[in-house]
Amino acid sequence: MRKHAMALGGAGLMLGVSLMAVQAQDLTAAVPDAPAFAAQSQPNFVSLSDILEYKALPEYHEPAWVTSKYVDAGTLPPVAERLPKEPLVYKTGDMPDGIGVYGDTMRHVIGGRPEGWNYIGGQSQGWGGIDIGLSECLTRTGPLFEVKADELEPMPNLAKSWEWSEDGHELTMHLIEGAKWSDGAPFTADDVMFYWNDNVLDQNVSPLNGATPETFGVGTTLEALDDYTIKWTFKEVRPAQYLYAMAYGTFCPGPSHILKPEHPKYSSNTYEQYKNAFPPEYMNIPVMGAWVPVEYRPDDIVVMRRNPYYWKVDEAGNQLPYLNEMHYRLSTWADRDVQAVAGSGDFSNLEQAESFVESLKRSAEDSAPARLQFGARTIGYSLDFNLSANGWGEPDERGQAVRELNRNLDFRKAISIAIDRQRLGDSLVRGPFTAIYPGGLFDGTAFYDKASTVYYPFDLAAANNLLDGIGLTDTDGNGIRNYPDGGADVEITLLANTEYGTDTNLAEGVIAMMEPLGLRVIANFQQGNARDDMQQSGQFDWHIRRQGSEMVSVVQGTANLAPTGPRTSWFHRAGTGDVLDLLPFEQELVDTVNAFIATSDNAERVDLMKKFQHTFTENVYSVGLTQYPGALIINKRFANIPAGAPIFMFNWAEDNIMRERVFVPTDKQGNYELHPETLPGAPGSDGAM
Ligand code: BQZ
Repeated sequence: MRKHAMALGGAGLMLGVSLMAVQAQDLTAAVPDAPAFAAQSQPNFVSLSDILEYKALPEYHEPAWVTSKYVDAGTLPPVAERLPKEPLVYKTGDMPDGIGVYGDTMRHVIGGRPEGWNYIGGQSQGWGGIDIGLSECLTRTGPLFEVKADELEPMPNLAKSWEWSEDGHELTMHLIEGAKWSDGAPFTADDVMFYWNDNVLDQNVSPLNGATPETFGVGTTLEALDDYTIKWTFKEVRPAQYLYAMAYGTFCPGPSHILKPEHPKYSSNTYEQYKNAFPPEYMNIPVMGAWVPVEYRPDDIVVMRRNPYYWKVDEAGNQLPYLNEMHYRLSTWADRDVQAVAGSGDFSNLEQAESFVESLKRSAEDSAPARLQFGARTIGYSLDFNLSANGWGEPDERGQAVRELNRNLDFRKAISIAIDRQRLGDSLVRGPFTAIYPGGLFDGTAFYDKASTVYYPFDLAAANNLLDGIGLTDTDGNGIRNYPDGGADVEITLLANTEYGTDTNLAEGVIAMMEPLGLRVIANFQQGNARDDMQQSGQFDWHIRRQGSEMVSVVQGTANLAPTGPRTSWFHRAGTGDVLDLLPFEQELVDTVNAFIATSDNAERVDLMKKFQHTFTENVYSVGLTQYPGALIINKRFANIPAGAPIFMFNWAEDNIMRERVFVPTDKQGNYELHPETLPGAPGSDGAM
């Protein structure tokens, strides 16, 4: 007899009076209002056409030393030849401090560690703005925080324009013509098709940030019509929603002229060898981004130098970026906040509530080197249940029993109402920052509807009754509930990321709050990359997770809102035979999300998201914990930082602030460049040229 037997059949019989009473009792309450938070800065809302255009300009410019040391020396073609036919031109009107000047460095501090440069092959570059700076994508969404809500649509980027066919099933996209990778090789549809055919469609490859074929719609196809034209064909009619998925992190092509020769389809490499073909020590990997890695010192620093072929300019024809160098000091996320407020670092997303008070105190002084810019409450955490009972993550018998518990609504409700969210939030930071987060879409987002949000407030007694009701009682008297019929103790592992104090503090809070419930929850704390791998391969019972952009914007990462495909959900992916064992309400969520993707009628989209929010929160799809605002910490010497830029919405601030047009006025420039007046070298060569 299986000691972890939880077949609901048996338990069903155990439906005691207490359960009926609890089930009859309405456990819900109105969602408490979030504390007022006045410090939030507001964007200057504009139209997309106010930000950029693609246009050939009469003349182009570059830093004087590039001309004198490289062009005049004949080791680099003139700037006009390095730029595309019609570069992307940033409009001065949208640049808070106007046309900039060349020079200086932005000194990032990050908590991740680069695994290598093969982003589309699934390697992390250490996060913290490295991959966001290296990888350019078909469309762009980070800066959309400043676009008028009724004009919201993804920005053009590598795809400079597109049009739909009459019947709405085909989308023809025009790529920027004549743009080059940072080593001078042409960027063409070949790079797009290599990403699609040999990385997204190839099940042996898991691109970083999780692109799967279903991210772009079940049955969608993509083909190249010529070097600069690609055509999508969708089953749905005009699913404009997928244009958001063509932005960061799911459609950012890599340099096929470098990667393809290493792919198993075109070499004798294994898939592991392909993924690891470009280790962190490999310098000058070709990129479409504004800076190229030229130096890497393990556990110390990654240094990047300006990309001489970068395909964006300002209205005066100055080739961007303005900043010559980027540093990424390899440290911790908490140290990023400390160094930014101290002035030894230049940038931070203040995202860990525990650091708020100290950062606010330090930056309040007139002499403070950095300023804080708080945004909306777009940082939120949930407790996720692994809902796969058909093999995702190959659970052992103990794990399988937990999956079956997770799939029981009364069990999920019990966990939710045993969590005192107010106390959890206060344990991170006191004051008007944290708000109770019931789960689902975030309060304060365009599609959020309070009336559609089902909230189960803290009620330990009712929680215990619910668990009694499903037959989990402490039969061996050791204080831990047992599975029915004298089964084993209920033991649950809780996955959390050690790179953030907030993640482990919340996890410890949850573990402590499960004790009075008689559940033994065991911490499984893992470093970032290991945590990401465990989450993606389903090796967890429960998981503390910082919410993705889908809960903030809905339109970014929409496919992650529900298991719309075998590998799109954060906590329910396909098991054996690539089959998803969806619960009935999950099917409702999938249908609602697919209907949202398939319509561009805004009123209908609003209604669909009300339905989504109600089904999600009523069924405790995941347990919301806390929600709070983040703050951008930026050194005061930097100019062109957009007002109201949130640290996280459609993307992180490293994208939102458009770093390529950030500059430091000459009189404020620091002397931080480690490799002044140098440019990246040939791919794989040591250091700068
Ligand atoms: C921001 C971000 C830029 C990933 C990462 C990291 C990974 C996750 C998440 C954030 C870091 C910073 O977040 O915390 O402030 O700089 O990099 O990419 O948490 O472990 O997998 O989703 O974005």
